[in-house]
Amino acid sequence: MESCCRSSMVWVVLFLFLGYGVEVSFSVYLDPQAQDQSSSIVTQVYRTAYHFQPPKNWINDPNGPMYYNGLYHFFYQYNPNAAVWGNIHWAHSVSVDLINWAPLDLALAPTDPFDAYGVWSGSATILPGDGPVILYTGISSENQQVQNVAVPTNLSDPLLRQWTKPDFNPLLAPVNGINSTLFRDPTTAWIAADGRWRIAVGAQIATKGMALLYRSADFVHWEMAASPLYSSSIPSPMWECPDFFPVLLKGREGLDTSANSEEVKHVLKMSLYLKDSDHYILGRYDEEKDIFVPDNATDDYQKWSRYDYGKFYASKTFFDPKKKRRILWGWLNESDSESDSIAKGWAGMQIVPRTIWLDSNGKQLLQWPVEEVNSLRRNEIHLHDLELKPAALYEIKGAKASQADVEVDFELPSLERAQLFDPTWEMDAPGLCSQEDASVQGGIGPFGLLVLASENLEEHTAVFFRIYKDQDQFKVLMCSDQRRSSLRPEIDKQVYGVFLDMDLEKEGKISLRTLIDHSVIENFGGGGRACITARVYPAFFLNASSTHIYMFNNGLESTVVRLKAWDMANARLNLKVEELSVEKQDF
Ligand code: DQQ
Repeated sequence: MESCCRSSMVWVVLFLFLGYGVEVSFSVYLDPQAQDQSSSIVTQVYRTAYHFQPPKNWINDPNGPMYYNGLYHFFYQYNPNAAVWGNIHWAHSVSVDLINWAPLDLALAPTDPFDAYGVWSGSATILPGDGPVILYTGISSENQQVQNVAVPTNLSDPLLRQWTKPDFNPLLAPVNGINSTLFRDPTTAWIAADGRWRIAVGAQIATKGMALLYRSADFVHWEMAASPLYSSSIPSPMWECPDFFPVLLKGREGLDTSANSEEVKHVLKMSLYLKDSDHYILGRYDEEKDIFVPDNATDDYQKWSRYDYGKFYASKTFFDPKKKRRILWGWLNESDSESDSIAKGWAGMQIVPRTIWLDSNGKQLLQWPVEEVNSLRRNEIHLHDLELKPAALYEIKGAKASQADVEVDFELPSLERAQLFDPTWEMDAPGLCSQEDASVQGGIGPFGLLVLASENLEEHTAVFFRIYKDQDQFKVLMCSDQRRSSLRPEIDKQVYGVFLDMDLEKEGKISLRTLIDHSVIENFGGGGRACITARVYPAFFLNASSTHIYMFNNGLESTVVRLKAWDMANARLNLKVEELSVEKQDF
């Protein structure tokens, strides 16, 4: 294969200089079978520049995000001693814009009998008149998962630096047949019309994952409801980190977690233990019965929608009253090895926070990076109405390709030559992305981007779309293929894929936004209908600095492209608190 393709490189001759770009014919390097190249070297080249990361050590789940008194607070699971999971604390940072952060002292440490072996995930709730409260899972000295509360030690400290764990902890112990190792991650609380607070806690009972429901009149004494908020009726992995919140039927505005009316739907999200994927179901919250009623009662978790079809887990949202929006955080784990993490001295990071709202069709959530990230954009590049012909490979020149934001619209003048869809593909978009990868010529598509690409394209990540005709509608496949992302063999290079739920005939185009940040590629397809995030570790980063971004089209029809791209400046993640310019400046 390799030799046949190398010979065909001879016809790679067409050089068209257009604006910022260079168009050449289609490259053989789209073949995903990379020649592995061993490398045990890890360096800091994979560290990100504008994703949330502490300077060193392990991080995982986002915890207790909130906006309070002019500041965004962000807590996260953190091991202060090593770049591997263990000895879990809550670390704490504050920000005025969700992009630049000031780290504070650790907020919660495993110091008490009710959390001696770990301060695990949880959420923050702002109690009207009483300020913020944290609910979290502690691993007790008896090795049981229990739910605890912590409150600010000094509410008049605008940074909320210290947190007190009252002696009456734990609030909830694993009783009534609950497995003490499968009971964790309390949600933000919401208050219903009867004036009582509710929380959901993730659990698995017998073989079923579920969100257990608890009620309290005073936030201290909690009672388990007879029925869970929602439970899978068929076997499913444990539901970690549940999240439950309302979204408006119309519009992008976010809602306080307690809002409920005819104008809203509710979202129930669960993180599937050992599957490393976050799934959500849309439905209604029936306050009288105190249960979640899904719109479509499918308990097959493989059919539930996902926030992100790539590397993404343990997400959590919060309501931002300042900008009236709901914001999503999610953990990005590494795809290299534990020994690489130890050598790097760090592991894990967070997505660029996303605004999340309900699509006007009421069937799916939409996500978009918070607008504040645009403040990092520099050196805008435009391409207008560029025809990307069949077999085109076009280099986007002028952007800092390892640290960029790219927005591109692929217009599709004709859909006539779309390939026929085989219904057996429906449940396996990633499999289809592997089989019909960027190197396989199609009718309409594949077209898309090759990012974090080396000089000769030997390494690259292909993010692309392919259109199929399925009876009287079109199916849009979105893929992120990591198989050529690195010549290093030890990296997890699985292929990600999803079908976009969109009316292509009506819209006539597909948009892609790609945030590139050294070892992270966050993709937003179809205006945020589907997201795919990948972690990649190109070997060429280790010895050469030159990174490229290309557009390509390997279909039989042209696509007309409009593109904007920017270099991204570094976010400041190590601000001193004096450098935060808080609107409500009182410290
Ligand atoms: N991570 C936490 C748990 C949670 C898991 C422990 C999800 O509370 O269930 O670090 O990644």
